[in-house]
Amino acid sequence: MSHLAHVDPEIAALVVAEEQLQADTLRLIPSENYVSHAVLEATGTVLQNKYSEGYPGKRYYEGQQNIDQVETLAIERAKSLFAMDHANVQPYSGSPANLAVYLAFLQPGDTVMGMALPMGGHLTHGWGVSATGTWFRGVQYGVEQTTGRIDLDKVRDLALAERPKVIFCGGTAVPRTIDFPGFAEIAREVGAVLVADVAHIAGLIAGGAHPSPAGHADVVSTTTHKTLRGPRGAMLLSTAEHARAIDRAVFPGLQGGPHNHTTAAIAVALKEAAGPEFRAYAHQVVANAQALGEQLAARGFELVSGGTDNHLLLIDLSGKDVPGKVAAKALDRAGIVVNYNTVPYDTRKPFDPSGIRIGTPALTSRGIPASAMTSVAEWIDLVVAAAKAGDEETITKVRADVKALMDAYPAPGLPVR
Ligand code: DSN
Repeated sequence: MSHLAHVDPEIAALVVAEEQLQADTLRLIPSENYVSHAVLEATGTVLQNKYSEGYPGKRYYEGQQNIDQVETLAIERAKSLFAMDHANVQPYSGSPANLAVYLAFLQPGDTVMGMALPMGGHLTHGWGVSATGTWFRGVQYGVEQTTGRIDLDKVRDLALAERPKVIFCGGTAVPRTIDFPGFAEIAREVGAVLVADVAHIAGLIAGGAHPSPAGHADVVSTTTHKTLRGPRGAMLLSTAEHARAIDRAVFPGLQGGPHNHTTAAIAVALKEAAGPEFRAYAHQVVANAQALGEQLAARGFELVSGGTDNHLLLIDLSGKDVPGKVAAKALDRAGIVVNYNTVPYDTRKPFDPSGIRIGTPALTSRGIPASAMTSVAEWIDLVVAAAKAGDEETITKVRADVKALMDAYPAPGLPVR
């Protein structure tokens, strides 16, 4: 980064500080990860200098000799990895990808069905404060209060009553396996397009650690930077039947020029995700989350749905008498980075909710094994108790222990200092 340091030392110093922060902290936000050096290198290339509105072979700008090949590689790798007929690798991120789905299949005012945000769904699945819930008519399903799980019979009843044109399954705080065949049956019955938003679990699907939506969903929407370990970006995959509608919605419907440096990095990440090491990684992410869940439950933490099938744990801290935000901020001071989160049927507000959401993708990328989850759970327990007691000394001690574990398992993609 010698050029950056010379031209803009303030930004260069902040980048170095962020590298250090990512090296020293236990990053448990389930939607975050560490990318490889190769992915990082691809994002910082001259591909970003090029405009290429259109698709390979059908562009509105000349000079696409290399860009067409980059995008074609990304498309072919995406199709192969996720076993779908068609892939569009241009969406800038998850929300624009989902918005393209609306443009492809709905008219303003049409009905869309998705999981409610406080139940674990995403803003773009028709939730009220999002454009998707104001320009379209969002109807929402949730999870059962007693089990923390979706009751598909209730989803079916809602779909039959509301007749949505599009049904989203998947979300941002869903610790359990998504029943793609079950959702597909409901979508077929009401004539809806089924969209599987697999942003959180794309890497698990690629690595065989979660069932695939292929053969069930009409459209698969995913970001590329979560469990998939790619750059910040997104993809829409679909059956052949919907390929044209998806492509037209992304460009020219919603976006301009694709971010070619991101497309290249997506291609690299997809190549990495097709390898045997990634398969082991995906399974280890789940093993680590389950081990962490068991250790936390043993310490009296209430896990929504009782545990996890994937990379994510949603913890209701009501029983510990510590608000999620207070816990999250204390954990941050201890070098454990999480996000505060609503839990289903939360009585508190989203900006000051009852829970925290944690996950194991990033720590697993560092090679941290399941045996270390005992310490991780112990630290979380100590810090949550310390947050309640105002015990900063314990928080400082935990921070030192966290740093020692991080030093023992260096993160991929970061400079070695
Ligand atoms: N913000 C992402 C997450 O953290 O899950 C979803 O959009």
